[in-house]
Amino acid sequence: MEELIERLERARSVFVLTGSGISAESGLPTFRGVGGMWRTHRVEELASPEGFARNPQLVWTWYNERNGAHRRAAPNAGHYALAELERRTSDFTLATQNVDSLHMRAGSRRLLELHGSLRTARCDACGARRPLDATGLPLQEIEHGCGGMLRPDIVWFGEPLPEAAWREAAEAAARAEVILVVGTSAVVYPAAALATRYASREAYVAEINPEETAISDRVNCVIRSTAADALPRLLR
Ligand code: BV8
Repeated sequence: MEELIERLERARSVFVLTGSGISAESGLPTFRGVGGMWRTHRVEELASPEGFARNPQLVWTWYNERNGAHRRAAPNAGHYALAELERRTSDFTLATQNVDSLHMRAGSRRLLELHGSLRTARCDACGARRPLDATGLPLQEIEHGCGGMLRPDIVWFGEPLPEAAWREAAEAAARAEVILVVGTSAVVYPAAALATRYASREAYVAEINPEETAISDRVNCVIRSTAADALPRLLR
C-alpha cells in the first residue's frame, strides 16, 4: 500500500478500471461472485441480442428491476474516493464496466462507461435514444414508431463497445503511470486488456479486490481488500 500511495502522489497520469465489485458495498449484486446475478438468472439468455429477440418483455423486466435497484442504491466510499482522486490528479481517466451510474452520482467527471448505462434505451433499428426514469421502460412501449425495438442502451456479449469511449480508454491506459483495477474479475474483454495489454511496460498496476482475479499474477501490487475500505485509505 505504501509504494502505491507514494506512486499515486507522484503520478501525473492515472487510469482506473472498475467492475461490479465496486458497487457490491452499495448493495448491488456482482455477476460471477457468490450471490452474483449469474448464479440466479439465465444471464446469457437475458444479456444478449438473441435473448432480447426471443423475449424482449422478459429482458426488459430484468433490466427494469436492475434499473430500479441502481436508482435506490447509493454510491459508497469507494466511488467517492475515486471522485476525490480525480480532483487531485491532473490527467485522470476512470473507465467502468458498470451500467449502474454510481460513479457519475459520486461526482466522477472523467468517466468512460465502456458497457453503456441503464439511463437510456436505444432503438435497435434507427438508433433513437430515450431517457429512462427509475421505473424503466413500460413493456407496452418496446415497439418503436420506426418499426424497430427499444433495447437497453448497453453492450451485450458479441457486441462492440462504444468506439469513442473504447479509444479514449485505451489511450488513457497507455499513458498512465499508475493503473488501479478495482472490483473486476478481469474475465471480460476487451475491458480487462486495458490493465495488461494496453498498459505501458512502465506503468505500476495495482489490483484492489478481496479475491484473486484473472490478472492477479500480472499486476505489480495486490490489495486484498474491498473498494470501500482500500480506496479511502489510499487517499488518507
Ligand atoms: C466484444 C452487459 C467484439 C451489461 C456485459 C473468449 C476469450 C476471450 C474473449 C471472448 C471469448 N469469447 C467471447 C469473447 C468476448 C467477450 C468476452 O469477454 N467473453 C468472456 C466472458 C470470455 N466480450 C464481448 O463480447 C464484448 N464485445 O468483444 O465485441 C466485437 C468487435 C467488433 C464488432 C463486433 C463484436 C462485450 C463485453 C460486454 C458484455 N456485457 N454486461 C450488463 O448487463 O450489466 S459483461 C458483464 O461482465 C458486465 O458488464 C460486467 O461489468 C462485466 C465484467 O464483470 P465484473 O464487473 O468483473 O463482475 P464479476 O462479478 O465478474 O466480478 C466482480 C469482482 O468484484 C470479483 O472479482 C469480486 O471478487 C470483486 N468484489 C466483490 N466484492 C467487492 C469486490 N471488489 C472490491 N470490493 C468489493 N466489496
